[in-house]
Amino acid sequence: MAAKLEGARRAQALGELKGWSEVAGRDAISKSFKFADFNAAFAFMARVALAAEKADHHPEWFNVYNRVDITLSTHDAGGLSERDVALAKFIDSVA
Ligand code: H2B
Repeated sequence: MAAKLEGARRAQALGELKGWSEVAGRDAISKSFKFADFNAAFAFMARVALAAEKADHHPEWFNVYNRVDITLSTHDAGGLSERDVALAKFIDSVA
């Protein structure tokens, strides 16, 4: 099981991410993405979904038209882990 990110390693990992914010009231990060239209947003979601399933690590997300709001947290660890940081980096690379 992935360990919760804490201390200096956590600060360093979060510092490597651009545009992701810590969620108030829970140990998670979130970011909102905007695309040209629903088609582009859903193509992005499909790419993320395939990678998430392959890694067995899944986003929490909300979509309306061209907007996709994503929250990442490791449920098994009860908070943020390296797996969320890796998924955030992948998401940014395909956004
Ligand atoms: N996704 C996320 N974000 N956190 C988890 O702890 C998690 C997951 N656990 N996807 C996986 C699935 C687990 O429930 C299965 C049984 O491997």
